[in-house]
Amino acid sequence: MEAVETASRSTSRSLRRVGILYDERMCRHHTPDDEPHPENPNRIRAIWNKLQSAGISQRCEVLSAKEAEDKYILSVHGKSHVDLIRNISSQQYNSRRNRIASKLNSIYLNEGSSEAAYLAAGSVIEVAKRVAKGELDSAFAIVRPPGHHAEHDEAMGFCLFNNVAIATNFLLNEKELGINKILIVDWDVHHGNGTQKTFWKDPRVLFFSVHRHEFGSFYPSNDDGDYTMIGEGPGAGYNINVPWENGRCGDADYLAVWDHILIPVAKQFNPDMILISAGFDAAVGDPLGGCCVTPYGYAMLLRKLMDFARGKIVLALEGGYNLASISNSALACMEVLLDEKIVTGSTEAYPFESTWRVIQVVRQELKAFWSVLADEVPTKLISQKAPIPKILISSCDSEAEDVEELLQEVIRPLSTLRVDEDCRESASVSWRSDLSNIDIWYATFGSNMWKPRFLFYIEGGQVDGMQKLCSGSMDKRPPKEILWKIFPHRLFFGRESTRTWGLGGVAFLHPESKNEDIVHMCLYRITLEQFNDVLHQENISSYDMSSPLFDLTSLDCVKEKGSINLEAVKKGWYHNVVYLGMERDIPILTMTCDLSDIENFKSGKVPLHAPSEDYANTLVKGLVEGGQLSEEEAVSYIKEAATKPL
Ligand code: Q9C
Ligand code: ZN
Repeated sequence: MEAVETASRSTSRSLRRVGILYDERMCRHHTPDDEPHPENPNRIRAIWNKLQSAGISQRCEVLSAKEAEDKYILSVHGKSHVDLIRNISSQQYNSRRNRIASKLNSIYLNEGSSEAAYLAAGSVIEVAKRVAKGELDSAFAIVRPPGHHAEHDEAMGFCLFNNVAIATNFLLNEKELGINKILIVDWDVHHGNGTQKTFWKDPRVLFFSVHRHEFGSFYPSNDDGDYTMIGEGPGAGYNINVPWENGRCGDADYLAVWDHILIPVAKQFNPDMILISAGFDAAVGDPLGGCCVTPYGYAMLLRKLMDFARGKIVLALEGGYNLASISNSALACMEVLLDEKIVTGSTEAYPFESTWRVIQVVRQELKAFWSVLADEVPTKLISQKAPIPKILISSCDSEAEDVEELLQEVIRPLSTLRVDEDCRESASVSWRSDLSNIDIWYATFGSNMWKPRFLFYIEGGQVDGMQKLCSGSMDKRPPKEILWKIFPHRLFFGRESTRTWGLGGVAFLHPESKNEDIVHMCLYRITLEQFNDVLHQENISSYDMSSPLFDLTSLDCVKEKGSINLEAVKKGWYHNVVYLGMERDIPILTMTCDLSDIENFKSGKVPLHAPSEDYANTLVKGLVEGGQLSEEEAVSYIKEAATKPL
């Protein structure tokens, strides 16, 4: 009973309706020749993979990206800017694109930029709309390019459209949504200059940004992010900047700002909804940020905001450039949104002296607008300040740190923050638990089309009359679903004999598709962990499986390239994993030979060979019992595949 519950819990939806949005098309925005750049496609891939392997996306409502309509973008940006971003990826700009980008501040552009920019903006609108309507409690839009630096007529700081500002105006303008007051929290390590300007005079939007400022020397390197910038006219008091004087700020500093500025003001403002410009470049290990916020820190910051706006919170990704840091931080935030674990504790480290000073000047500056800020911060609190710890100085300023090491050796001892229960084990457990949450369709064209045969690869054991003992998968759960489909690929039979079937060829699939070919495939919905075990058995490999043959990176890669050869089992006959598309958002994978093997079959170096009677009968049984073909049809289907020249 207990085991059943545990098994179902990992895949069941949360009580909280949490939306998550990811779309591979946003990866098509990259540097023109794919030169290295911190704001690259792997950022959102890493986050998405992490959330999938931790079983998070499975508990969420997964949404697909939509391009924003121009009329919504035009509520923030000027027509000439929208025209430029709409057209910049078209051919007519090919010769000018790089020159245009080089005239902008920290911007690159390519053929995929327009679509990605429209999708990023449209995706934040999409999730925000659903949260506003109450279809979702909260949501995370894993978008790029980021947005908060983009101004009315200017792309800058890796940002093309200001996604969060656009979604905010959308919510306010759709009157029937009933969203009249919005709090934007910008915890990206950089100042959200574009968002600040958009709502400078707007009292419906309280813009709060905490950022590294260093008296105007940190990007975007001007005075816009100063604490004196509080908004204007009716918007006066509705813009709050908390400018760090130095890097190295961490959980304690951010929590102090939350407790003594943001949370009291949020209470008084009483927003209808909260949008978070959720950059993770203040995270420990970030190569640009130089700050030290841990995943627990982010979880706490978010947790404290959930008490407002009836929990209607949307996170939109902004910056964050260390793949491990942003993935772990995003994971911690999703656990908070799902509300299945209790985040408790307070940090043992103290804020810097400069942090208390900044908190005091911000409160001073804004107390005329927010009565909750009027009192002095108790001196007892302020006296609790961190000596600048030497280990943190050296660690946080250097660029390429091993984050895990840093987390373990430096941050954790300083912090008593805990995310309760079992969630923290995930870092240390093997690849199996990661991949056991991901489903794929394993598309079979050979003897595995006959279900009892295939089940031996899952359950282990010895199938009647055959020579081989199968080890099975560690996860012996049967396929969740079985589905048949036809694909435009060529089925053929090759090699002289096998240990399992004796004399005769076995089935292969030509890895490339061709319109005149058809192949019947039986698709088993199994986990990526099970797929690895099948790959291992099919290739009779001696590989020790301490790491997976085919992991999430391989999955991304095969989706992009169409097929990948697995080095570790290159001697196996089915060492080439081929991607056959998606079925209900789940990738379809098969395993076969590669193109060089095809050449060897064609040249006769490796023989083509009709299947043995036993083997052919197994395929026929599969096709007939699977309800695909009559017996005669199945027999002639196999015969044709065995006789037609390759
Ligand atoms: N010396 C975001 O995090 N750095 N943007 C340029 C020039 C640009 C960061 C440095 C940093 C932009 C969304
Ligand atoms: Zn940033």
